[in-house]
Amino acid sequence: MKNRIATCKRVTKETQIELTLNLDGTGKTDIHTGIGFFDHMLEGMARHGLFDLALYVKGDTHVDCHHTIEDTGIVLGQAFLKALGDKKGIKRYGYFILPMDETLALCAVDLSGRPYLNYQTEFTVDALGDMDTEMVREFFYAISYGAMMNLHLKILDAGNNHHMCEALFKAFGKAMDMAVQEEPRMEDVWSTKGSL
Ligand SMILES: [Mn+2]
Repeated sequence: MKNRIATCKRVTKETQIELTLNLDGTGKTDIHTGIGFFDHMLEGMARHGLFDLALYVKGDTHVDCHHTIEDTGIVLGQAFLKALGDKKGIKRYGYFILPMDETLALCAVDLSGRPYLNYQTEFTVDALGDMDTEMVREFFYAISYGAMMNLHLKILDAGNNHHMCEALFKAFGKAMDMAVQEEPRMEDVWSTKGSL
């Protein structure tokens, strides 16, 4: 397959973001968002999706974590879309059910060109480290729109909130890894419409 690497840059008064994503990587990461827990989640996502991800964010974390996490989601989503190019010869759909100790997380994706998020998770704490748990939904919503993809995330078995959150990010990485893989029997875009 061709070189599937995207570099994206986004600068606003709230955040400055530089990101390079390689869909055909080995899970190498260099991630610095200024939010330690968020870095930990993104590292798990990239590591288990076998994506190489370099990410440098300077955000207004003196306000709170909102802009930094939301804008990173937008840019990461855009990077997935850009790296995929015309989406020819990819599997398109992906899914994973990921256990993390007592918790179980489901992720299903369709790189359909139509943004949609179905998110069913209820955290019982307000924050994990320096990351507000309500920002997990905002992050994945931003990804679904940035990548123009259908994204379903659901906690099947709840438990420790750190485990739940990490299971969602890793399940997303695994599902994306499946969806972006090459399908050698499919030379064209895998859609009866002829485009994704
Ligand atoms: Mn952890």
